[in-house]
Amino acid sequence: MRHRIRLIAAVSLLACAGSSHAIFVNGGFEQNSLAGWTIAGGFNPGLSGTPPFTGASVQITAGAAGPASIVGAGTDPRAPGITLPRVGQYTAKINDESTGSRLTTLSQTDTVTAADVDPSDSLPHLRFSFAPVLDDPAHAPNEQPYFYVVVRNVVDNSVLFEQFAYSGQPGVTFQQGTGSWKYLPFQNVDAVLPASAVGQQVELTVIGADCSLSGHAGYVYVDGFGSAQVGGGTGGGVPPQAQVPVPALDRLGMLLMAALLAATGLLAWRRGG
Ligand SMILES: [Ca+2]
Repeated sequence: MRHRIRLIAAVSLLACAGSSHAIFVNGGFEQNSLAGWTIAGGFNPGLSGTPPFTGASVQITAGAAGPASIVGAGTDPRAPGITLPRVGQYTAKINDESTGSRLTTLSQTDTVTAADVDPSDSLPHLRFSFAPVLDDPAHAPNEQPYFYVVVRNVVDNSVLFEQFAYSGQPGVTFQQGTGSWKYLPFQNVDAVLPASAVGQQVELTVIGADCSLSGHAGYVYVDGFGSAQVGGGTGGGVPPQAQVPVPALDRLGMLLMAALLAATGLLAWRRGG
């Protein structure tokens, strides 16, 4: 009996380890605020270069921080397939449906700790869920509304994980919203970091951007930032996807790994360079 109690205690400790000191302050926005996060941005002058775009294509014209808010229960009139919140009671909305070439960034820097190591594979994980809602005016690709998510290692600025898509991007299975709006249902991300990431600082940044010509908007919902599995919610979230292991020979030590996507893996993931 005593042995059994001890075992239960050990299991409880493990469970706590995965969530009590997990990475990112207010990662689920359950403080009903953006506390712990930095909101910045400015204006979108258009992406540089030609597709495929990456973080290196992002340009930001200095200006006041773009809009960001916390949303509770409800539906999005432009994206009827998204039910909010994704998990818990609150979800963050980065940028909004107003136009004006606005661009919003959400960011937070934190240290990966042993509490972020998943017992299933003994590697640290970064997990979250996102759902972009972007108007599609069919401008040139570099002028379209877009979203971007990146996790960088602060020490050397290497990209551990990134994902980019502009509205209507070929190969991304956007769903049709109302009018010319397009969206993706919530996508769960599970980025597996190498064991060496423990003790290192990482910076996570999310961008939601209007079109660069000023007449069309775009935003992205995000929730569940942390190392624990993103829980089920009412927001049409998808089950956790399979994990992609870190390549043993990843030269730049690019911690990254990858991603998984919803049922059909809707997006093309890019390794940072
Ligand atoms: Ca939440």
